[in-house]
Amino acid sequence: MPGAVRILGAGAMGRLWAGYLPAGAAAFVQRPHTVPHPIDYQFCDLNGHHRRVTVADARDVTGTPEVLLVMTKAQDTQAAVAAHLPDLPPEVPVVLFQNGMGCQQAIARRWPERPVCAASTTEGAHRPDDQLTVHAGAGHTWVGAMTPTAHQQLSRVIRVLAASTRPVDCEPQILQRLWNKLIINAGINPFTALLDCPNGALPEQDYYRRHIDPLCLELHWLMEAEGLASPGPQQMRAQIETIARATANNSSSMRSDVARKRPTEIDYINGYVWRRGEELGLSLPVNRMLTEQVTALSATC
Ligand code: KPL
Repeated sequence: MPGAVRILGAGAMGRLWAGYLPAGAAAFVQRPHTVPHPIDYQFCDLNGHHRRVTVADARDVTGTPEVLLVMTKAQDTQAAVAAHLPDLPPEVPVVLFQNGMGCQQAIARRWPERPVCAASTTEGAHRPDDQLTVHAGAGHTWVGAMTPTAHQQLSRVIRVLAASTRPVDCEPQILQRLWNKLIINAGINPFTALLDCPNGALPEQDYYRRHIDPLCLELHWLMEAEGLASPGPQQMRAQIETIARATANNSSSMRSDVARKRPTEIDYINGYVWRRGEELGLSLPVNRMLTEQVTALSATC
């Protein structure tokens, strides 16, 4: 059905999935009170081939969607979902693709009857300009249930996403999977934003070297308090540095947000760790310090 995959958020990730789904399958959910219009862009795939993609406005398509993919920034997600859910039949699964942690749980708590899933992806995409979306790194996507009714809808979600030909799997331990990504983002993103350096420069920076071991220890304590399997602080640091080197020329999403004077996702990365620690009676001062410093940095730019 045309427009069966509704996508909330027409940033790099939304455009990446719309670019790979079969022609006409995706439709972008746009802001209310705007004139409905299709979104048109150049898409550059992993082989460097360019093609033009045109994605309909969801208001211009009829029929019940199969799934809603939510690809907004973490801090915009609750409001965006709340605005769109009244238009979405209750059985349609909602798949959350946000970085970090906290908004997935908040949405599952707020709409416990809805089929809410969380996705963790290692696909890399960026938009060098408004007209161009580049698939910069081949990755994999895992999807898991966040609410009881989501379990019955998982195979449908996987089938819809797999039509993109990108690798997608069902993940019974989605929280563990989200945590594995949170460790990487908590160890790379705030430091690259504060030090204004690309990912690959991080392991040699004094400030990073001073704080990374205590940071990993705090992440380890919180994972244990949550009853999750921690890889241990040393292994966390090794994973962070492996990814920093593998993405050496990347500007992390947080560094880019600061450079473009946009709000960062710090509250859903180190801020989530610090505040969740407080709820569980743990003091996690390095996560708190990084949260406060990145918040101050984005307030001044
Ligand atoms: O996910 C990322 C981000 O920038 O948000 C990493 C893995 C750090 C790559 O840049």
